[in-house]
Amino acid sequence: MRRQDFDALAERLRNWGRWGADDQRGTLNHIGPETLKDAVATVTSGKLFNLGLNFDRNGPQTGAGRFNPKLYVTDLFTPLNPARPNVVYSDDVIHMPLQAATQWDALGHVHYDGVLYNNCNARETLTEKGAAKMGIEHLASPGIMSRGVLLDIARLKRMERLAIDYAITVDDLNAACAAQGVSMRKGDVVLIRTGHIQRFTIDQDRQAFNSMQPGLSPACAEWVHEHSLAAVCADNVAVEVLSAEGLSSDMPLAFHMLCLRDMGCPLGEMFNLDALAADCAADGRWAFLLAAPPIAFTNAFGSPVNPLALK
Ligand code: UVW
Repeated sequence: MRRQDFDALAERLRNWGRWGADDQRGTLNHIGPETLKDAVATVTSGKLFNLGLNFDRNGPQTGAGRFNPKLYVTDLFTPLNPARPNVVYSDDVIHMPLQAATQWDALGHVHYDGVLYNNCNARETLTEKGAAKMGIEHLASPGIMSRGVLLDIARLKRMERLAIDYAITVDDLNAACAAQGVSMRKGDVVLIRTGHIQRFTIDQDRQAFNSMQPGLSPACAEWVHEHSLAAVCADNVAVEVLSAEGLSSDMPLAFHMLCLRDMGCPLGEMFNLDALAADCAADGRWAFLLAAPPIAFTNAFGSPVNPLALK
């Protein structure tokens, strides 16, 4: 994307000041009591779906930069009282990047031109101690719960997985809404299924999973803005399309920049949507209660999450 086109788009959807000069929750402010009551009203069958990957040494990371979680047991069969050696506990420690598997990006995760969401000066805010503002703890309290709507773009295109270079368009999003008979409401969290996660969950090809991949085109940020959505999640690594061309353009990761930095819209990555999508296709209901609270790691740029969808 050329810088002048990007700037014009960013200008149109920038939310700075919309929820106050000190706001650090961005579009999560769209979620109000009515949204939550609406979300609860989608629950009719009691079917529960886990959308998270496991956190372990066999995770999706290749080891280049980010690595897979390592679990160390620090107490094993430790007696609570030496006089009662048969009454014991076990404890553990985990060493992992917060971005290791299914995760939320905090608003401070990316920025450009030295400024974060809500006109926050990056040099004054980001240090080796983390994000003094726009850290994940602000998305964790209250946590992320809303009406979730799954848009199955792979199914729309009659594919199990989109091609690795496919950039999802606004027309695709509207076509998926029409095909699925669902419309977006203020405060919804949209979950985009590309099928890309199967390159990890089925093929076990971590290299392919972390390389070029299908996802949302930058123009989709405006669709998110127009529908007043609270957050965007997907079953790929970056939510957006990753192509060599995009990464070498004037604004690499343009969708990230527009969402996190200009709109204040959190991004959820590596959500496993396959089982939920199959159920939605079977019963024709694509909206559900989504509970996906980040962990309140103070000043952190992201958080693992174990998202749940209840239908
Ligand atoms: C980057 O790769 C910078 O971010 P993410 O993990 O959010 O895709």
